[in-house]
Amino acid sequence: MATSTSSSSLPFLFLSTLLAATIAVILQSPVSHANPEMFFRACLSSSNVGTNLSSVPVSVTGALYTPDNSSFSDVLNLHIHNKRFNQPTTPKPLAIITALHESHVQAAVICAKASHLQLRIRSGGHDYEGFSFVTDVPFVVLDLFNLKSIDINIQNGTALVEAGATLGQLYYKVAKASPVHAVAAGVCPSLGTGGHFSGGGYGNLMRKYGLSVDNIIDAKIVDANGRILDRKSMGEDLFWAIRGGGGASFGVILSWTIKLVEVPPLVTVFKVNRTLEQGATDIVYKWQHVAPNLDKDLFIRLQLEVHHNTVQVSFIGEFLGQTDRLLNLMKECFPELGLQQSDCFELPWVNSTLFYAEYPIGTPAEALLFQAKNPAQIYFKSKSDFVKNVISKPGLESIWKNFIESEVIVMQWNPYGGIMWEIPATATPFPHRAGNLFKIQYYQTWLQDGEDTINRNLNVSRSMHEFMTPFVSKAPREAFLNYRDRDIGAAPSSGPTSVEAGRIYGVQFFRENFDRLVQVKTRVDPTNFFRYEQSIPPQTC
Ligand SMILES: Cc1cc2nc3c(=O)[nH]c(=O)nc-3n(C[C@H](O)[C@H](O)[C@H](O)COP(=O)(O)OP(=O)(O)OC[C@H]3O[C@@H](n4cnc5c(N)ncnc54)[C@H](O)[C@@H]3O)c2cc1C
Ligand SMILES: *[C@@H]1O[C@H](CO)[C@@H](O)[C@H](O)[C@H]1NC(C)=O
Ligand SMILES: *[C@@H]1O[C@H](CO)[C@@H](O)[C@H](O)[C@H]1NC(C)=O
Ligand SMILES: *[C@@H]1O[C@H](CO)[C@@H](O)[C@H](O)[C@H]1NC(C)=O
Ligand SMILES: *[C@@H]1O[C@H](CO)[C@@H](O)[C@H](O)[C@H]1NC(C)=O
Ligand SMILES: *[C@@H]1O[C@H](CO)[C@@H](O)[C@H](O)[C@H]1NC(C)=O
Ligand SMILES: CC(=O)N[C@H]1CO[C@H](CO)[C@@H](O)[C@@H]1O
Repeated sequence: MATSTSSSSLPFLFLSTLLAATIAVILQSPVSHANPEMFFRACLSSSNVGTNLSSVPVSVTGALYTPDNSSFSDVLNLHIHNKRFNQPTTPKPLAIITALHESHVQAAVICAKASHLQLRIRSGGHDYEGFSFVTDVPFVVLDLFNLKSIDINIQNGTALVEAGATLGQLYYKVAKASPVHAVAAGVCPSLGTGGHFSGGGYGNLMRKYGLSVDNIIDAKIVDANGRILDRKSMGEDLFWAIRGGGGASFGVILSWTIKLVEVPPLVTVFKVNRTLEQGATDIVYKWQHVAPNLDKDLFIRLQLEVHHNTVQVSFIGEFLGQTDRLLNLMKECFPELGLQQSDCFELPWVNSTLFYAEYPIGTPAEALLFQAKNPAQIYFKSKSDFVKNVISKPGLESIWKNFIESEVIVMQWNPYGGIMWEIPATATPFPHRAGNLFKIQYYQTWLQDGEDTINRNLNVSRSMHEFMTPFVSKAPREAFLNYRDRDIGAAPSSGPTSVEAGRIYGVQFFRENFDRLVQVKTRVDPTNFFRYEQSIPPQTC
């Protein structure tokens, strides 16, 4: 699909004149205001965008699903991973466009705008609040899963990846091309690069190479006027904004050009667990001092779970080197963990991505390409926090007590330090750099249906978060954009009504970068076409 790159401005000129004329005609028809969905459909089909471009494989109407298409629900459910957003009461889109070509994205933007319909943009569909496919105003979904080409250029050490490609597809292709190249990004293979990268994606290479956004060197987007722009034509401020500010406030990401990072032919992974009875409190206390200050080649995540009325802490490590050097490092810096040679597995980097995704050692890399079974049967809720000061042992003990009482919460503590402390907080919209020891993700999953069960789980999530207040960042209490959370001052579905409304969540996600994001937004999308419950608002006066 990445073929039209060089000629993208040409079809656009054509497309836009054509559409402008078409829309002018349709706007005068009585249908337009009475029935936005019919108007949207008419706009798409009468413009005939597809058939007028030689490089377009199929007209946009061939990628259009409305509720009367028998596969409408299947297409919608294909990328719903959280049953909380697949309830009988969940609002459904008026239409889904499964773009097969970049011009379909342009058409979707232009026609949604002309019909006054909200456009929700979906790549992998993992949004923690379903913002990519649910809202309670009339809307259409632009689904990018078909735009998934990946071009690896090992000589240049770069990859061109379309927004609908998943992390698993990207990791697999990179590994096929080279055993010593990798991608600095997240842990779950089914995440879409469209949402994950634009939200600041992090993973276990973060201490050495930073976030996904620290390794993006170009991007192609469709803006609010339906134009295709690259880094050069969009300008550095918009290019800055989409690397961590969330794509869906600014445009539709079509593709990214990323810098691949270097890894040794074998990396070492381990996962060991300790309960409170096995001294976990002391080890976790020490981990807080050690993990953010370790050699950049070593990342040790904690996963904390409640098991049999105690806390079980798993120490999950990724080391860019082999076992001997790792054991020496651990003996010197973190002997309390008691890591043994037998805990360590040396694997090619691509296998380590499967290990982190909890596949057993020996799983073939093809597992990265598996499509999750849909519709999802599992419910999910998550929140985040940043910790800037070491939590004392009595503090940890009080957290354990609350945690055990919650029964259902799991926590991941991800260490910072390394290059994360060296990159300035203003280099990208992602502001959580120097000064942070680690990030906490709280999450819980459940299977039981029912509104009451949902509310009970949301309550547990909120009270754990409330309990943690004294131990985490304050003024603002920081939160990670990729862990979107409605509880952080979400606006109505029609989007934030003012800069001040947006500031409530804006400073938690972006700190002082919020104001610059507002400036960019005001320049590129002053009418606030691209919006959702936690989008960046434009300045209105
Ligand atoms: C199991 C699991 C593991 C995770 N692990 C990690 C991790 O290791 N590291 C990490 O950083 N995060 C992680 N996340 C969070 C994940 O990064 C976010 O949920 C991310 O937003 C998902 O992107 P998506 O494309 O799959 O989702 P989507 O729901 O498609 O999109 C998410 C958001 O981005 C917008 N968007 C999507 N595509 C585009 C586009 N092409 N142009 C403009 N806007 C777009 C959507 O409108 C929405 O607001 C994890 C999530 C899950 C469920
Ligand atoms: C949806 O249904 C219409 C009417 O039956 C059909 O013309 C169209 O091709 C269908 N769309 C897709 C994407 O299959
Ligand atoms: C590779 O890098 C060279 C030199 O910087 C550049 O001219 C060329 O366009 C690059 N190729 C690709 C496919 O990006
Ligand atoms: C914890 O570690 C022990 C020893 O390695 C292992 O046998 C056990 O299965 C682990 N427990 C869990 C829940 O992973
Ligand atoms: C690593 O992945 C390769 C490629 O799929 C597979 O053949 C091999 O068995 C894996 N090795 C381990 C140790 O997981
Ligand atoms: C959730 O908490 C609210 C406010 O504290 C309370 O009113 C409500 O009853 C709780 N709901 C459930 C299902 O526990
Ligand atoms: C301007 C233009 O060339 N329009 C053409 C678009 O495609 C349709 C269907 O093939 C033609 O009928 C139009 O003339």
